[in-house]
Amino acid sequence: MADTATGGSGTSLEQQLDQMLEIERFEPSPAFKRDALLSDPAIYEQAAADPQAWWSRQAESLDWFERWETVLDDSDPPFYKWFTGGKLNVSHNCLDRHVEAGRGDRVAYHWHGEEGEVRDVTYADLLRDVQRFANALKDLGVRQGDVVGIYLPMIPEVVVAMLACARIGAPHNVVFGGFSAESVKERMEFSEAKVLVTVDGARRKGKTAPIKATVDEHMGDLETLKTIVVVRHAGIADVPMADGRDVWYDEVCAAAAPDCPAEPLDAEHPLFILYTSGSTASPKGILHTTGGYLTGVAATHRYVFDLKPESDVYWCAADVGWITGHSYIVYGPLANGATSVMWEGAPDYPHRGIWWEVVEKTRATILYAAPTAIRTFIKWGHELPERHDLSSLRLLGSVGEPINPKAWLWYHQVIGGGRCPIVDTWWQTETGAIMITPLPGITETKPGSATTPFPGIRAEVVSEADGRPVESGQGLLVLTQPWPSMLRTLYREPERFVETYFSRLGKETYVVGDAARTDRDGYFWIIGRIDDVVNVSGHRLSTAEVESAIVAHEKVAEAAVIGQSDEQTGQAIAAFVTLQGDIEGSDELVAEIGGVVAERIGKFARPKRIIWADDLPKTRSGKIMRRLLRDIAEGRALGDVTTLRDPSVMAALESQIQEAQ
Ligand code: 6R9
Repeated sequence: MADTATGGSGTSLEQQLDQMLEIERFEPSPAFKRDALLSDPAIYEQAAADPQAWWSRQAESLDWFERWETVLDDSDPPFYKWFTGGKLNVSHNCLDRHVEAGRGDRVAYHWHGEEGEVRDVTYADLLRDVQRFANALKDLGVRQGDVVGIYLPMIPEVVVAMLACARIGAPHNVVFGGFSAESVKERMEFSEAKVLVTVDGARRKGKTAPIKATVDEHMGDLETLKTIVVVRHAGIADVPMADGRDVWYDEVCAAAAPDCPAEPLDAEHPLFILYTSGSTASPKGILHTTGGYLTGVAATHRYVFDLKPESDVYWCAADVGWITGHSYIVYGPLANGATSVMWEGAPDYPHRGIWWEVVEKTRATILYAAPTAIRTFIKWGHELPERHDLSSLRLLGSVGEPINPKAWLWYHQVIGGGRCPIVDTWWQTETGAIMITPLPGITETKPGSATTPFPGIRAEVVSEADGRPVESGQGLLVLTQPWPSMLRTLYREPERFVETYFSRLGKETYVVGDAARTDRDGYFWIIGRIDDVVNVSGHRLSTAEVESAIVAHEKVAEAAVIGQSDEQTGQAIAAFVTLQGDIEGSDELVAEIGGVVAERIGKFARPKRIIWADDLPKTRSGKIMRRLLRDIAEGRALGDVTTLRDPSVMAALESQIQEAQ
């Protein structure tokens, strides 16, 4: 979608959007409204009138060892600070205070394993395990400020590891389990992680991947990494353990002292780094801190999901390795004392109805999922969910990419039985918490729109040319006032932080990187990325990152990667590849290139389509025109080709595409 904000092939999209703006609206039912935590629209004006007072009220729902002196320090934009002078601890807020209030027996996670195992982990269990592991980390030499890498599948230990880090003030750097070991190494290197917590093996659809052995192949020469802690999970027999470097999780925990008081940390103490794709090949280390982040995720989790911690069973079906997992599987739900479902596996193992079986078994009341999953379920047919009792559900959420109205309506009808409000939540790794979203007891929803900014958030759609608000039509989505859970910087790259987000329209306007439009009711309609970020099944990838993996293949001369519209995954990776000399494209080469990408980034980044190209369309200054490549890949009439250095390249490409079909 990268060029849509600047013109490109806009007309059909415009028409489509206009139609969408006219269709159905859904009001919260009177029953939902009656019981909702928030049902008075005046909350929006109140928060807008004094955002700092609103956010302080949210921060007050946390436990602070010392209250803050200043709500917002905006003396050096865009380096904002929140709740300065305040001291707190995230793990204390997520665990101790619930246990101290007599809620230790409450289940924090109903964990469901791939092979049908069920493990209930209470708040008291978590507190016990977190203290032991926090002490174990200290015994391993981890000090406040040291980075700890985490590369774990969806098992309760991932939560324990994150909270143990938070307890002692060691920022964690979680890497999604779908990333390759090489990506893990890169992220450990960039962040100079001292310890990496990983697993013997990960289970996926009945198979077991030897994670520790694979990690070893890549991690050897990292001097900064002193220790690898290995969680036993998949029962792998011959796990290689290096003397003096590798230790077993259960053994270090058993040897550690049981009590580890939560460290009082500054509100601005770094909580975690999470690498995410940007416009260039090197991922950005998004840095989040303690007080503001927890305030943002706790407030949004409570109000967006209308959470009643005593009775709700909440299921966020993301992976902990993405920001959605950090904020809405771990920190938001635990801060609010929620009971969550944690699902280890894939949506189609052991069978395609497993999600609905889990909803039925756990009596889940809230489900938060990605549109790509919903579209997959649509393809598998409504009969599967209909075989299960989904009557416990009362609220549905969507995140990660725009949800098309058809999928929205299916989700509403088939999964929600027509009675559950849907919250389509727009936000990013950078924003830390949900930014644009309905409030389910207040907002009238329109399928396909994330509706309006959360109270205390100010968003606008502005023109790229002069930064003025766009009355009709699309423009750049921007956030025009700081918020507590915003990223503080890019780890060790403050200039890149300013350049990426705050250079286009000044230091007080956060440029999101998405195009959007607003309708006459002031509702936001997110269109998609305007940079070179591709969103495959809600996973962010940079075209440059995939290109640099492809050109690592010795037979490849050049590659250009685009995101091509895809019914299932939203966007899919298509790669135009120019080979060295007179090497001919072949099926083997397709497989080899896919293999290199899987090895360097992860399987989910593998191109869905490779198109052999003798040459790539470039401007006179040598820039690849991806807009034209998208046109050609999606079979559209070509846009303006006059700026091309050699317009004949396009004709050649068109004929190459036809041959291939
Ligand atoms: C939370 C998350 C962020 C990008 C974002 C946008 C897209 C996320 C969306 C959505 C339309 C929604 N996005 N939620 N687009 N409607 N409800 O996904 O973070 O991985 O950093 O991706 O995802 O393009 O800019 P992240």
